[in-house]
Amino acid sequence: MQLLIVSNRLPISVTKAGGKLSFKPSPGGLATAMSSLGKGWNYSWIGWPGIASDELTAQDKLQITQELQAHNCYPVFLTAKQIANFYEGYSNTTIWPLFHYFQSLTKYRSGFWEEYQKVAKLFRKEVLKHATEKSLIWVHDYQLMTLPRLLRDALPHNLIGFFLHIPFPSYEIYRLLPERKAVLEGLLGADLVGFHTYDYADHFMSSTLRILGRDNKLSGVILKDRIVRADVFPIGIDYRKFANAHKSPAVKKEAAALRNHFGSRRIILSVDRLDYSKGILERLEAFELFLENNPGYHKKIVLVVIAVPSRAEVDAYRQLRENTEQAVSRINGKFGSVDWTPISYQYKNLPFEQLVALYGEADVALITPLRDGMNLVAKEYIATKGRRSGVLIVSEMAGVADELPEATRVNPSDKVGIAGALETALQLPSVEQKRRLHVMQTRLSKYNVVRWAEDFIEQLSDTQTKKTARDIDTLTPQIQEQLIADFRKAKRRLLLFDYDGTLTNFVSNPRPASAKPSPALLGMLTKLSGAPGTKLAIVSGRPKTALEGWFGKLPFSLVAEHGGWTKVDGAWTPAGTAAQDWKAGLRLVLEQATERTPGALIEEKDYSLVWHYRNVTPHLAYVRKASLLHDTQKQLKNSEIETFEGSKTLEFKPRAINKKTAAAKLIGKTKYDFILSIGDDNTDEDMFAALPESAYTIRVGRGASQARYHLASVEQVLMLVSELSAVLP
Ligand code: GDG
Repeated sequence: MQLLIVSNRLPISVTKAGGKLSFKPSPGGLATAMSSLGKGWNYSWIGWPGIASDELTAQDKLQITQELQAHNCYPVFLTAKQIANFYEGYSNTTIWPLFHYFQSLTKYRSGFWEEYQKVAKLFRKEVLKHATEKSLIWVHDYQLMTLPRLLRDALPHNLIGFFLHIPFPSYEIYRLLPERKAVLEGLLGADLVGFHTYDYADHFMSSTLRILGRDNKLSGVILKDRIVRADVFPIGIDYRKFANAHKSPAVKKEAAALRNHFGSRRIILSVDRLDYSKGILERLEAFELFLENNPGYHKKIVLVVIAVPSRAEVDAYRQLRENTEQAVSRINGKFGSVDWTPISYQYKNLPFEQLVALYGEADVALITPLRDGMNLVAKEYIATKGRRSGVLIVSEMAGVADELPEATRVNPSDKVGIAGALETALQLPSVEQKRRLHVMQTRLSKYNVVRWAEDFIEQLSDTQTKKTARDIDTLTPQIQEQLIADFRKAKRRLLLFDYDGTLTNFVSNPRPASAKPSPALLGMLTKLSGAPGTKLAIVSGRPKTALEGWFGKLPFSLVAEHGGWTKVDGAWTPAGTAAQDWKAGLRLVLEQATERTPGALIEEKDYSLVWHYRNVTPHLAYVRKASLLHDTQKQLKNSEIETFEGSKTLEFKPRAINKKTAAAKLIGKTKYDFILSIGDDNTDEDMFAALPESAYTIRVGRGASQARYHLASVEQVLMLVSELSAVLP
């Protein structure tokens, strides 16, 4: 299977100096992870090569394209302006700080957002050049959150996955984003959205519910025509690469050099991109506190800080570098002596051999981000340790903490706690250190980066099976053609249409005036019902006054209140004289709920009571509905009254009154050779159940159904109705 990986950066970066191009592996978690996937994968990678196109001649671009192609990489060229607004702007000055809970550093500029959308279109263009019908597309990270939707529109049948490498924040933070709707809609273009932890997946689902009003169940967000799965895939590392590193002569040489340099001093290691989310300043202050509290450790330890240059063009990062270097100088000045520098600080990207030599030699890894999607450094440290001892102190706010309960977990803002954890770590017996490491190593060696990628791809492919089933259910153009042909040649036709959600879209106000049928619809229905041998009925849950007002003068049948009233040949007849005594008690419960629920309203019909919550904030509606169901079920136990969940409604009505009985009555003894029935909610399932197997039954939208086919929207139903009426003379 062809896999198209799409990420902001390609795994290879291009630089230009003295007119000459050079190519080298890109830094960063994602590139490190994906580059370990192995040669067995038939994948192509689409992304930005890391250099502004303004610096490139046409010849340069050609050379870049050719060189990258040899590695299955395809560049999306971006101008300096696009990089400033899309990458440094929206991605790194709006999304990154906000999603890491740094509200005060978050900047909102409409220019950033505009460029973010434009760049997504450039990515789409490149993806479309490479995608075949069978391509599986895997989009990565926060720079490309609107891309899945753009791709979905262009490639409705491809499998599209999205993985977010950073935290998805809680609703209270996410709701601050001005473009919160468009970003969620963008992500929902995917079939599968992956996160590092359950919390992030949960936050995403809670935001889709509260902001878009999209229900979710069993780790899936329910859309009209499909379900988007949200699931958890904690990214792993290339375990063997780190576990075997100590065998390499180059690493041995680096390790010896380190030992030589630091002598018997115990090494505490801190490695991160220089990013405010990593908590470097707070860590330095905690170390300062440790030195203050523990003079006995002076000259016996050293904190090695590797700060990898990152996003140096963004103001907040420039400022952070200054502050970090000041803090390092201050602490070294305060505690250092001629023969001891407490903090060894390097602002650089180390070669791999030096990095793993440090992992191997460090007695303690102090990794305390204020927020971190996962944090691979923590995993790499564990893997590199092999049989040697070492203690990992890790922040509770990093995704990795969920997977490593054996590590010492700290609150990254709690300097006293971190200083205390350091003290304990330095005294922890070596046997205990090794025991803990071993448990963590076993876990990490299994769910490594290849398993992670395979797992994601497997889960994504799994949606293929469900999709195929969905395609069979869809009323395809071919089946529609057959349906029309059958309709045309039939002698006795029965057409049963639900109204709201089927022939017309839901409106926010359920009162009749706002859901009025259009003249075009009335025209089509009249024409259809006038055809010889044709019986047409609107089978609705609406009260008879509403149906009479809209359709009263037209020559077809009407069913109101799900079968409570039926109008055939111009006269309304009730289903029976149903008892009304159940209403009073229930009305009271509904009234109490409505008073506490802004936007909710009660509708009373002859046979039923309906609680409408379409205009209620989705989360509140969710909570209230659950408690109403609980309260009313107690009251209605052993009664003849049943509860129906409609579209944003809870309806209470006598069990005996339903669309099944109504449909059966309409069919009567007549033998129809063509039956078409269309509906969109659970009450229509009763209608489908009353019909013979040969009937064309269609459910609008997704969801389990007895119908034979699905149509995605009211618009598609109207098109079908219009085509049917067009074949009549
Ligand atoms: C994002 C999320 C998530 C670091 N210094 C050097 C160096 N590195 C390598 C490490 C590691 C990678 O860079 C850093 O990965 P992290 O996971 O720690 O952090 P981010 O870059 O912020 O990554 C993060 C990740 O995506 C994956 O989903 O875990 O939460 O923020 O692999 O080894 N490599 C070399 N020299 C260095 O000095 N060679």
